Amino acid sequence: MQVKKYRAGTIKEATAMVKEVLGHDAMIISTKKIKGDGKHGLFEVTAIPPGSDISSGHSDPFVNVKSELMSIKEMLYLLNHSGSFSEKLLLTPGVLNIYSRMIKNGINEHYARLFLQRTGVFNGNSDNGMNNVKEKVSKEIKQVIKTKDPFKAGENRPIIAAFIGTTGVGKTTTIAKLAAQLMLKFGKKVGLISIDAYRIGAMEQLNTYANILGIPCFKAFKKKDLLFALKKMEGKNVVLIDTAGQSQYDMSRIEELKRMMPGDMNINTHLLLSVATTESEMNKAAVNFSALKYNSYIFTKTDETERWGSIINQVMKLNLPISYITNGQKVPEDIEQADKAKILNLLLSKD
Ligand SMILES: Nc1nc2c(ncn2[C@@H]2O[C@H](COP(=O)(O)OP(=O)(O)O)[C@@H](O)[C@H]2O)c(=O)[nH]1
Ligand SMILES: [Mg+2]
Repeated sequence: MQVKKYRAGTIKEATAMVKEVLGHDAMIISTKKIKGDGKHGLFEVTAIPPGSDISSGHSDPFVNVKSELMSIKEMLYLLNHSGSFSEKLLLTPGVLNIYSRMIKNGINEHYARLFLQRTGVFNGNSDNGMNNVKEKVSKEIKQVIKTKDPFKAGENRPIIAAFIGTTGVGKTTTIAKLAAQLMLKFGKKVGLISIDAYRIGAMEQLNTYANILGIPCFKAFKKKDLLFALKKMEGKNVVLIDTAGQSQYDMSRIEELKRMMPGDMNINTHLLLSVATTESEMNKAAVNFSALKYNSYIFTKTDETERWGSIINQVMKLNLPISYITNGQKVPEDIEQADKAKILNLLLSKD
């Protein structure tokens, strides 16, 4: 096998040389600093041409590093997304791969670095092999994820849950999934209420689900309708409140909703965010809906993307528990309780 070494003043330059000579699909075997102190150092990138067989019997030493190999394309992507941090990153064994997984899975660069820094891998006195770094990062991320089952306690009063979020995020579908599962799996008595302050007629969809399940469904246009509906639900274990017609940009509607469900009504509010949207859209929704004091996140449409990192980005901004994850259009099966191990696995296991 042909192993080539390229040297330059920065890793980025050395990587660009590899790309120039061996092409986009060459693989990087290692990166190291060979002399100097940062700015005036000399860096060496070792690479092999595309298509090299690295797993054949006589090249055993490479089998161990195979999982840490990176293509030039990935390396350049990474260098462009890590700025001055990149050299530190590339020179700490094992760290690079985990960092690149985090970035590729959509974790914001700033948080990815923070997690790595928190592990202490840059202090350089412990075993920083890939698996070890992965384990340490997992531990850090695990500490920031909180989960919660909002329907656990079987109280004598109904548990009232309202679902808020941008139009199309999946509120009505999620309520249908939950209503069916709470009834069929857990034997709960469930009632539905649809709040629609602007009478845009979004009630039909919820009503259809209520009819299929044979459970009551009330509509409320004003606070007094809501109080009346809640009174009718006194024998229920769970009341799920759908909200219609709120765009995250329409603050007056959000305010209207707030007047209908003031803080003293003992309603648990869940904010739905679609993982398929951009981080900034998600952020905007989270900020604008904060007038409603939600107390858990439900992340929807995880089936439409592999970039689960936005879940972490959101949790880092406002550390609320995650109650559910929805992963498809099918009612009632495409929903699951948030599970830390599963979220972590999706963030760190994929290359
Ligand atoms: N792929 C996917 N689609 C979903 C998911 N949840 C809801 N949807 C779809 O998103 C669209 C809007 O859902 P809806 O519940 O009406 O949103 P609402 O406006 O917030 O009530 C519908 O086509 C749903 O089938 C999900 O987890 N994954
Ligand atoms: Mg709806």
